[in-house]
Amino acid sequence: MAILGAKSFQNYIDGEWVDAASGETFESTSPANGDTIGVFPKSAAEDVDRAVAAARTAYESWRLVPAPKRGEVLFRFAQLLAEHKDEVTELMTREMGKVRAEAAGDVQEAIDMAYYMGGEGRRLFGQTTPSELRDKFQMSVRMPVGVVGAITPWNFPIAIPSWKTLPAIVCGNTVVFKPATDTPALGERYVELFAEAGLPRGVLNIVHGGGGEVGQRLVEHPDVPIITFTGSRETGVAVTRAAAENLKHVHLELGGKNAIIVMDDADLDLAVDGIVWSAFGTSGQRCTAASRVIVHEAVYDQLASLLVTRVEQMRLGPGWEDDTDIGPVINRGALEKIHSYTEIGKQEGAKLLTGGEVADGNGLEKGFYYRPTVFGDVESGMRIAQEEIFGPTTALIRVSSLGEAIAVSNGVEYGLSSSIFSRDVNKAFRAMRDLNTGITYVNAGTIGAEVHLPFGGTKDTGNGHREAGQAALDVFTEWKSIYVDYSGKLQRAQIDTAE
Ligand code: UN1
Repeated sequence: MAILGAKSFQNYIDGEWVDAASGETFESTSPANGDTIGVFPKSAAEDVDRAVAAARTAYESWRLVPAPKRGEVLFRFAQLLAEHKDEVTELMTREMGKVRAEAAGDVQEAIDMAYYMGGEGRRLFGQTTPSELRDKFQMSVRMPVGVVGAITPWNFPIAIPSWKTLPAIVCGNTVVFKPATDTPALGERYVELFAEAGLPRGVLNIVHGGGGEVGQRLVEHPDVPIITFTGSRETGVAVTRAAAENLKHVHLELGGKNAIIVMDDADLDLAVDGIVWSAFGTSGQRCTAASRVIVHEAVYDQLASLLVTRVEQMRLGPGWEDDTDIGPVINRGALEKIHSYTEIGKQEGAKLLTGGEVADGNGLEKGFYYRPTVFGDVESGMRIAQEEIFGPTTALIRVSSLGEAIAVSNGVEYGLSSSIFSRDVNKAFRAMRDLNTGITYVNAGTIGAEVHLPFGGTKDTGNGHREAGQAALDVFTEWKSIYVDYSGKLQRAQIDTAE
């Protein structure tokens, strides 16, 4: 059913904009005020199958396009995205809700990734190495894997699609992309601009719709040898199970329960800056958000009071308003989940220092706004200190030594990001060695990853892969080792000896 006045969008399959075969649609609305952003095809298995078939056909020619030429399309895309940065930023403040500076940062991350991965077109380095035999040459080269199924979340609606599609495409793969149903307009705009940059038909396809239909079919489709997914731990496990049937490659980026350690010798004002940015940036809806702050007892009271004062000055509102510090959370379900953790924290005996309620007044009731929330006196075993809340809530935990701080930081099922504020280089190096996470920051919060370093985590944050940086190439390629014997005779490795 079309919504009167709302713009209708389509899937992009084989270079054509098309409706879902069923003709069904769903609506995307703004978490900031409920406005309709657009109407999108509610696709199903049939639509995925068409997109996979198109990507499969395109793969046979795209893999043969010289990688530097593939990279040039990424450079043009980077330029186009930069030209359209303001427009995409504004759309993000409306559809996803993050504040303007952060939305611009999200788009910039994709621009950076496009330049970085475009450059990979002229590298994609393999190795050459001497043979143990005479007159024999050997090398390793990267091969594309095939059709990539990319399933992305709403919290970085431009950056995360870029982390997946750009390395995939420069390596010679083709892609079927399913954006989150909360941010389809941004997914659509991403594909539109990438197509405009000169991608041949079928190389990048977008299929809108739910995880249960579109995602599930992608994961099960026999012609999709690799799935890259960012989202919850629970869905990550389901993706892995479904993909196991066909022994697919699975790249997962899942949750976090990241902690900032504040030692007794830290610059406390700097630490508070880092905590506010990491715990409440993107309304806490980052995998890398600091949802725990582990504080040395000697500075605990002072830090708690500085933090609460700062948090109480934060202004909630729509992301497009210049004086907004915190935008809405993504939807009603998220708002309810976040609030349920406030209740859990209180029941567990943690002390609510500030926030802890849904915000209203001044039109905020039209959207999904939650007051930035700080719990004090949190024990590391409490659920609010163990489970990912994905909202503007952080938990202060008191410790008496660096060793205890590190043990508490490590004492969760996830291992994405960690941080330590200390002026003591010895403590910083111990933390760098002993914090069991994929990312560690010293004298900075838990967020702020740059595109040319590996991004990902240990333990239940993923399954051993990394995106971004050189590491992303390992996800989207297969290694091939090639041996060329030019001796003119049979030489058996490990048996014949070359003198
Ligand atoms: C995420 O939350 O999944 O370091 C990605 C950061 C951002 C990316 C976060 N550059 O917080």
